Amino acid sequence: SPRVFSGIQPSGDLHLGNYLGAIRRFVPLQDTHETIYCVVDMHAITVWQEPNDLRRATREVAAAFIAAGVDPKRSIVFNQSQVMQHAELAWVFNCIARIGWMNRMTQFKDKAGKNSENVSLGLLAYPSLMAADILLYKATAVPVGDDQKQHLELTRDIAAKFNNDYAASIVEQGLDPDFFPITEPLIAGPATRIMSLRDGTKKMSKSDPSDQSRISLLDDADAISKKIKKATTDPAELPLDVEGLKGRPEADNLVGIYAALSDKTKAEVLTEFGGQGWGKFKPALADLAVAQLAPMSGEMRRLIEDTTTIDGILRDGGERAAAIAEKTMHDVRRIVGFIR
Ligand code: AQP
Repeated sequence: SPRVFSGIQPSGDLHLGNYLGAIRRFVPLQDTHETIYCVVDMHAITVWQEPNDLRRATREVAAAFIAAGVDPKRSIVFNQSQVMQHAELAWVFNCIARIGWMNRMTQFKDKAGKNSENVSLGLLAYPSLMAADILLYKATAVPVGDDQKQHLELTRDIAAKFNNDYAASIVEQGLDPDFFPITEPLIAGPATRIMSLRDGTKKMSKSDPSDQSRISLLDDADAISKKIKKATTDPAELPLDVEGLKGRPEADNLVGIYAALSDKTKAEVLTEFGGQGWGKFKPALADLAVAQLAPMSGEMRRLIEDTTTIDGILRDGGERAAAIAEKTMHDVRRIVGFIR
């Protein structure tokens, strides 16, 4: 069956955007695909991580996968650094990708800011490691939020350039000329880009300094409810149709969150709430969010404390991932001309 790969960085508190844009969508794919879900700790250290925080955040992401419904027996759940082939293939891709491609990445520009001479080399090369993550498993489908679209296009460019540069060698080794597949992003639904609760034009993000800007997956019922009720909005009531959300980023965001959490479309949400004020909508959204998220956060807390179980799951997943990854790397070494 077709293979899915997706990764989340253990680089801070997971939030509602990570959940709706990615983690929640991992679960149903287990029925239709072979699924590989990775805690990308090597990506996380592209910006400084205190080692104890990294360990805790790694377990937090694994716990979130499982609490959301990812079954570590059906899916492969592991942390990236356990499978050294990620780094090995990333190096080959560093030599395929062009510096100009990396310089055009908006995430790099955003994260580096004005200080681009003084960020880690890893931050620039980030998309090359991401391409390795996906292509090691020859995954064809990658469920991610909208912000990862440009990186996935780069993954396709790297796959195509590798297949092309090494075309003769691939044939000589008796391998499929389309050695690396062309990957499709799975970006769909009302929650591909959840915005900050403080500013409807900014992405909800782990690295936003304001804790009020995001709903953390470890927030308790009270915190979730308070943050939603305090979320920035314009004063107008909810529009009657989706057209009316244009130019109202905060309203669009909250309606989108309601839609995603209730498995409805934005239009259906507006059929129910259109014409009503925030005093009606926000408490309804808060109740919905608490009902959906509080049980998960309880389960996450329990799992995070059980480090023996979590570490065991990651180790087992790492072994299963390495078995697949090594097959690909074995071929890559032959294609490139590395003697073993
Ligand atoms: N606001 C969001 N809305 C929808 N999806 C989102 N994702 C992240 N933010 C949103 C998706 O979550 C997955 C996790 O990706 P990541 O761990 O690589 O983090 P990121 O994309 O860099 O974004 P974060 O979590 O906000 O971290 P910082 O603050 O470090 O940038 C991806 O599938 C992503 O699309």
